Amino acid sequence: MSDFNINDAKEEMNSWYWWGIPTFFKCPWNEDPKECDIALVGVPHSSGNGSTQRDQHLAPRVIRDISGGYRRAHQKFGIVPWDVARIHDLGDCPLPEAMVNDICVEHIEAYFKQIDAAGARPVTVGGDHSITGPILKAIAGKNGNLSGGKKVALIHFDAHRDDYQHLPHWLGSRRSAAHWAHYTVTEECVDPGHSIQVGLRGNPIKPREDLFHSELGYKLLPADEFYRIGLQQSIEAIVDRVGDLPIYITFDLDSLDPCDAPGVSNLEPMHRGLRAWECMEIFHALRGKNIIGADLVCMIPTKDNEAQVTAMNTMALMFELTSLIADHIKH
Ligand SMILES: [Mn+2]
Repeated sequence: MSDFNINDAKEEMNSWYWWGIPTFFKCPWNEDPKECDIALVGVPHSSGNGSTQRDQHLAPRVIRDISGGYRRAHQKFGIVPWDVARIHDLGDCPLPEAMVNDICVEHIEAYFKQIDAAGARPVTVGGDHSITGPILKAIAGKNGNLSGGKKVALIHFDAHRDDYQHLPHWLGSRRSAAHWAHYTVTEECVDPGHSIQVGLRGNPIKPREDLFHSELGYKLLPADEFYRIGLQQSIEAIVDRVGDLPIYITFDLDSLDPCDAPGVSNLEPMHRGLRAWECMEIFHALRGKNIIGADLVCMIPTKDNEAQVTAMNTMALMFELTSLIADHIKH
């Protein structure tokens, strides 16, 4: 018999992305939120945005696959996130009535309520943008454990504002990907006075009066303005805005320029979008802040290119957000 040590061999093989079971970043799969500090979660949901393509429910599986090759140390923070915090793949939020958005939204809230009660900070891959409403309902505002009963400062990366208060429904859905940024304010989960929507672009349905403030009270940093004032001033505007409130970051992949993210639901042509590296710089500027959770939404694997650039950037941004929270937990 050879002296082949199977356990040592498994440890060695775990750095190869194609070996083993694909969980997010090869983290342990453990569905109990009480046993982790950071919960990596999939919400495979796509009935909250019927406006264009719907394959957004396929993203968690692709990100699990591609992230296997990116279980890395964070050079800039000088940490190995997997060593400084308990980070688990919790699996996917169950959505047995997947085609009925407004019931899914209730199920997502109940699922994230368990994570909130356990004190685990969720980093989620959607799914369309309707998932952010129920996540915020579960973890922010007066019933939020992670937020300490406070409203959160929302940093919302998106080409679109998602605050259609004037639309009673969106193809039958009342809590859709187009509504969530509105009802999370009126239902007191988000403090719009400390929140900012970044990367807005493209032509609206009707011309807007004020490009820098929304009726709800969000500060707006459209992509054109982002590039006019430059990255450093944009970072300052974001950091100033959020102050010392608990922060939630939601990242619609369509905020990125199509060259960084062709595989998204609502691609905005022509108008320049944010670059992935610029978003990483913004994340780094938030180091030390109390970020209670984050999500990445609206990625469509079936529209991605052959190099899987959208999946790669989604995964790399997920790594940055996870590292940011792990670094905060460490200190
Ligand atoms: Mn959106």
